[in-house]
Amino acid sequence: MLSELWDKAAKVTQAAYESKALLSYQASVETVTEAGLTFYIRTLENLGEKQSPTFTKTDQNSLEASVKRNPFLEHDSELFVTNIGPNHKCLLNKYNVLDQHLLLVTQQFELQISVLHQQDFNALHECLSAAPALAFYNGGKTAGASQQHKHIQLIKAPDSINQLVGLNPQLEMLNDEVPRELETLPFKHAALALPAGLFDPNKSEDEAKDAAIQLKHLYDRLRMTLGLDCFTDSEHSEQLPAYNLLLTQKWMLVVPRSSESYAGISLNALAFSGSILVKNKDQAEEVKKAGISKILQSVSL
Ligand code: B4P
Repeated sequence: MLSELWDKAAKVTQAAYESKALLSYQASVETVTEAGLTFYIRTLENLGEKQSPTFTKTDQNSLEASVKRNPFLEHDSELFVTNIGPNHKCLLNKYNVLDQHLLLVTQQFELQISVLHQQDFNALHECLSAAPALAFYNGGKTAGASQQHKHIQLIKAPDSINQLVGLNPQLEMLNDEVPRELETLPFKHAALALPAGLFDPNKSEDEAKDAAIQLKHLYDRLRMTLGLDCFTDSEHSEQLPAYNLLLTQKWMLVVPRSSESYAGISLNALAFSGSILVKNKDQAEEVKKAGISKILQSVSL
């Protein structure tokens, strides 16, 4: 099953394109270099033609309303790729901008603002062992999440991962499992290198289980470094302050968030990989004028 994940995703994608269950957005890409850092600005081209709930965000604050219109609990069957372990399923991202973009969703409703549990890391480890990919998590509305049902996202890496993750060269400089703030990255974060071989697809079942435990342990270590502790409020039993998690087979990065957007431009986890999505050319110019480093810094403190 492991090796088949992305092949299966490609087949489901083809069928979903044909049936129009998948509504991809076209975006032009511009590469911007700032102080030796590579960023990609993606400008949407066909936004005017489509009316997706993704770009017409409504009030997400009501949990009851969110559960009612939850697109992941009773998912569109044409977007279903496969189940992952006993607790998760993989769906195509219905409104993808980048190719080969999957959502790893919990079978039962769980809040996106709750901490990631061991079973989430078991499923994530399985997916990341299938092929190199960028995995990311928008922990809460302030971190860019619009859906409240727990979902980790995965984008398959192209042959050169730097084409997807502009900041990969800086993150690949990490060389141990000690949480660090890299001087080269312009935003608040903690990051570490993942142990070599952690995602070896030839691991036995027990070895894979141990690797997933190690992965969660390293996530907890990064969280603790940044003081991202679980707390409870009157409505929910357990939640975390807003943060983004990003990881490849080589490194893991956690960014604490102070705000969701800069001048009306939403920034999710992908922004901290070096990719900024804007709705039109005016926004692209605004981003370049302000400076991407400054923008990322302003939403991460
Ligand atoms: P969330 O964690 O809730 O939020 P998000 O990724 O930031 O996407 P959001 O929905 O807020 O839209 P945004 O304008 O930021 O993820 C929810 C995911 O579920 C989204 O990927 C959404 O497309 C998907 N979804 C919604 N309804 C669905 C359904 N019925 N079935 C299956 N999937 C469903 O971003 C819009 C699009 O641009 C998203 O695809 C996002 O991944 C992509 N994007 C955002 N920033 C990007 C960047 N910097 N570079 C490239 N692509 C980017």
